[in-house]
Amino acid sequence: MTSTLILVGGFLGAGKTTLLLQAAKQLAARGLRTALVTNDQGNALVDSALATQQHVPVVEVAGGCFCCRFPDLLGGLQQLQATIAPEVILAEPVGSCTDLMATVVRPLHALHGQEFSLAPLTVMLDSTRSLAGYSEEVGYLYYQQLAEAEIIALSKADLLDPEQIAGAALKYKNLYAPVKVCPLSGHTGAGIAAWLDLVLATTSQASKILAIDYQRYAEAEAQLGWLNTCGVLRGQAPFSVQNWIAHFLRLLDVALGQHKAAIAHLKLQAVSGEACFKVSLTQSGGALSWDLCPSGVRGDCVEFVLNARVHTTPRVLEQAVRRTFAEVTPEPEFQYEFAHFECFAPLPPQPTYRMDG
Ligand SMILES: Nc1nc2c(ncn2[C@@H]2O[C@H](COP(=O)(O)OP(=O)(O)OP(=O)(O)O)[C@@H](O)[C@H]2O)c(=O)[nH]1
Ligand SMILES: [Mg+2]
Repeated sequence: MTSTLILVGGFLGAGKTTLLLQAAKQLAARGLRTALVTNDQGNALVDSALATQQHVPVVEVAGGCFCCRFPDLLGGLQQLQATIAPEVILAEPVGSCTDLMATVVRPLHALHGQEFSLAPLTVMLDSTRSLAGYSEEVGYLYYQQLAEAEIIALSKADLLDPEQIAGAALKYKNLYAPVKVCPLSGHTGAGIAAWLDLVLATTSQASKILAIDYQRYAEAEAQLGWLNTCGVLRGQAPFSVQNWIAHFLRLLDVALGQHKAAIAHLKLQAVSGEACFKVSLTQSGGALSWDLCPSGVRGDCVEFVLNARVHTTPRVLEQAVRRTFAEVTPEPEFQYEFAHFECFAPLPPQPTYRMDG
């Protein structure tokens, strides 16, 4: 069988998972079997947990980006075809990954074109994000991601007024021509059907190959601290789960701010009994963005998954997270244990294939 593969890249926190989970729902409503591939440099992913919670079939490519783990990506795609035979597969590369056209789109098309029809490469852009606090290298990576887009999905359109949307669309159309710009909102759903119509009706030209400096790209990734953890938190008495999450993230934001460590994306999923919470913070000092927040939940046991991507060293990030846990959940009222804890800076990208000819 041939599945349509829709690859959606873009910087950390731009709104990829939110869009893809909404898209999965809309595709199901169109009668199309759909699955998702998530991707990360590490393990224990909020995105995969969220997809499972929303009943979207998901496979995970962990421990490296799609380009460096191409055999794992292919294995995941083929596993989906063998098990649920999806007409459409949505795939989200790591938010610090670029050069997808040469390392993922072209190799899949050249070597597995019978199995996968490649939709135009979509890159998400959150134009509400400020790059203040990021180094030149991370800025370089950010703009390289946009430069290879065949479609720029201008995300979080609900936070912009119509003039801002029109201005941004014109700006990016000119800067990254030829490119289509699709303003959309993963929150209101506006623009998603039009974007889906476009990616389902056309295929990638696979022609926008970056002249990218891999050393700068590697430096940019190495400047990002990456932390994935999951575990269980218990209280002696029931407590407000929402308050605990909000308090934890606010204190972590402050702790990171003291080190001038710019937040790219903090995301936390917490489950207490039947209740599931998911919240993100995509900018230092920004507002918490609640994706799942049932009201009035009190519990004495919470299972959590925390993913943090921050412009700082792994040491600073790990200390900030451990200290914040200790401060927000002091013994003896609380006890917590980590079932998994990893903190690192991504290694230099070494793609399995790079087809730039
Ligand atoms: N207001 C608004 N918020 C959005 C929109 N899309 C995403 N968000 C919020 O932005 C936060 C980050 O979104 P994600 O979808 O997790 O971003 P991502 O690109 O998958 O992030 P990474 O996986 O870390 O690269 C979440 O809290 C979302 O609810 C949108 O269209 N409007
Ligand atoms: Mg995501």
